[in-house]
Amino acid sequence: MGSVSSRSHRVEAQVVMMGLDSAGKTTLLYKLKGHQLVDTLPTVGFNVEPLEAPGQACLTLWDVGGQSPLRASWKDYLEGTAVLVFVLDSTDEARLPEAVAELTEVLEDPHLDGVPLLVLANKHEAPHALPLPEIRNRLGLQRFPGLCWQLRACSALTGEGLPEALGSLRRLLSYRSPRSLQVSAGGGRRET
Ligand code: G3D
Repeated sequence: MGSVSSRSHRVEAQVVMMGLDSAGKTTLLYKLKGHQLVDTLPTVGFNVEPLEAPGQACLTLWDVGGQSPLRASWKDYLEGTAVLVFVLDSTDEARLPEAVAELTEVLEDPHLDGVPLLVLANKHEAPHALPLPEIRNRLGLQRFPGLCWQLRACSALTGEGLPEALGSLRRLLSYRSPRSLQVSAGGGRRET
């Protein structure tokens, strides 16, 4: 899997998008790529998609969670990750603890030292979506000192919040060096 490289003034960055199954990763990917929405099938293994919008990023999608039979192997692909995008289903309060536990485990992986994190609270257009401040509290990301992170509400269905999410991704891509992270983020940074 490619790491950050440059080619004729273009930067290719590996962005890994993770989340529990049904969080909306595939729908998000299609929406970001401007494709027609399709009936999605469960992600089997992983998808790798070039994505132009946030600045020449190569997006890899992974399902994480206890039911993922590929749980052991996705960690092998974290090396060279420029930004981690974690997708949450804002409507699924019951599985929020599981999502937070998985995110916590991923963040403890040494390959992600100094890698910025974008959390997308997806399905935010749904009337029963959890409010963003509550999701922020339940994420408890202040437990990770030095982690550069941002939280955005979005809807892969309506596209709401996606321009802002892409803006965040673009900014986080510029924080991908651990050294610049420490200097710029000063022990944690968040944006809503
Ligand atoms: P995954 O790739 O993370 O496993 P999918 O998730 O993209 O397959 O989406 C799982 C289900 O959530 C799909 O519904 C999809 O339409 C729905 N979904 C994705 N994003 C949104 C969103 O922003 N809002 C709402 N309301 N639903 C969304 P089905 O019914 O096909 O299982």
